[in-house]
Amino acid sequence: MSERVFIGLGGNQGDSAAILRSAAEAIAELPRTRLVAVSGSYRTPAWGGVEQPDYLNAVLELDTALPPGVLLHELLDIERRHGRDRQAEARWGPRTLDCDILLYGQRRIDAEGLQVPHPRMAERAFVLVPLAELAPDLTVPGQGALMALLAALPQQPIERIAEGGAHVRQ
Ligand code: A4P
Ligand code: MG
Repeated sequence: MSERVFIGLGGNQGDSAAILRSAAEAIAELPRTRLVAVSGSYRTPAWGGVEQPDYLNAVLELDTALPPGVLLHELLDIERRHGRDRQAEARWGPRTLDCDILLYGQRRIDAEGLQVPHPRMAERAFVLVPLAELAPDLTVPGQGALMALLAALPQQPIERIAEGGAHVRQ
């Protein structure tokens, strides 16, 4: 059985637009997975108190039959292939590519190395805004309606700089 999954993409080192596009293509190629939609891309100031360049963020919608742990493993591999080096970076510091599992159907997962829904997503305009673009009617398990979370968010600067689109796999 496949599940409706949302992935958050972000990066602020290198050509982030090209890296996010390439990451979406790599995710579309994963086995037992269909890339359903890509949100617009958003320029967002860095969250987390580390002085660093603005990020480019986007959200992908997938249908996948990959179990959550396998999907995470594939995403970490895609990060590495896009120049991510965890040894050399600080928490919340600059990176070429971050791929987070935001939602996996309506499941709640609290395992070592994987928490879903992503624990900090409700505080982040750079997650909620592109997610609402793709799926305004979503409920975030344990946290409530996406639109209510968005309404409760303190104002954060976020600028939509490119279109997304429905994705049709060839
Ligand atoms: N992990 C646990 N749950 C998940 C999940 N749902 N999805 C584990 C993905 N990974 C998950 O990740 C560390 C470990 O988290 C992974 O190995 C996985 O086992 P990481 O990406 O190396 O950690 P991190 O990024 O240094 O810390 P953290 O807290 O995950 O960072 P975030 O939350 O991803 O934040 N500002 C803007 N504007 N835009 C951004 O995209 N991103 C970050 C990173 C900071 N500030 C930002 C942005
Ligand atoms: Mg991450």
